[in-house]
Amino acid sequence: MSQSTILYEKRNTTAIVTFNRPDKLNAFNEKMHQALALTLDMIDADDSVRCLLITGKGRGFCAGQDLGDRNVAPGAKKTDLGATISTYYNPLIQRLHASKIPTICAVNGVAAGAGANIALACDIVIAADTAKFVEVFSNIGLLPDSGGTYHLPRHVGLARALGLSLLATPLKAEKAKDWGLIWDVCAPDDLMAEAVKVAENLAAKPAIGLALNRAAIRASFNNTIDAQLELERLSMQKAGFTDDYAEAVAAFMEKRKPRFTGK
Ligand code: T3D
Repeated sequence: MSQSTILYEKRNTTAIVTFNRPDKLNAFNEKMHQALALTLDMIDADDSVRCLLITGKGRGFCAGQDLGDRNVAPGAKKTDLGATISTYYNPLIQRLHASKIPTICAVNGVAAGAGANIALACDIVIAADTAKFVEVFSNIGLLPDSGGTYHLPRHVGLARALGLSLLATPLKAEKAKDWGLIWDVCAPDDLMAEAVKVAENLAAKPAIGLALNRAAIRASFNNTIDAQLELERLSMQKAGFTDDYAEAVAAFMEKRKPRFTGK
């Protein structure tokens, strides 16, 4: 797949997906959406993959929709953006949320439009200190999609979410971290090593426990305290029945390293 708009590499148990249209700052066209969906299907089907890591090739992470694909010539038939959203962007965000394995985004450069919001849909976002997040939508008469209106207020609060989305002001990586939008920032040359280290750390942990953990944290935004306590009870019950829990406790008591099986 080396000439593809999406590059795929499996490094140990980590699946590394790289957006690969660097001359367009990895903006999405239809071909790239389709290649990404196929790659994610392949990853889903591979039970040995324990973590998904997404990044971009070149100086940008992703500039959202390729605007060159939109025919806006006078008199041209208007594009139904709702259709691309339902065909491509929404299913992508939904599958990132529903992923069985943890998702990491290594933001190597500018993340704009849907590109920013795809990053924010991942569990752990690490950015190069040269990267920036731009909710560019208001500049072209649109509004944040790909979960932007969902994640922004939850991550940074209403005032900052409205500022970012209405003003489209670029937010530098360091400030994004200070605001709680992302997990961490590092030097560009260290980005992939840092992201892979986090991925390998996650990949080595009990897989079912991690899946229950991320699902419960994500569900909390829509739950009452009572519903969330019940979800915690049910999830703890499931986690407590796993072999990995028994192994972890045994290893702790025997002062040895655990040998997890993902069961
Ligand atoms: O349409 C639907 O299906 C609905 C879904 C929409 C989802 C969306 O994402 S809507 C938002 C679309 N994205 C944008 O509006 C971003 C447009 N780009 C920018 O605002 C800026 O390029 C950036 C802030 C991202 C980066 O600025 P800068 O100064 O670092 O780079 P640049 O010089 O503007 O861009 C470099 C090249 O990438 C340039 O090409 P060139 O001149 O070197 O040949 C530029 O045209 C190209 N590029 C950047 N973004 C896009 C793009 N080409 C096509 N589509 C883009 N989105």
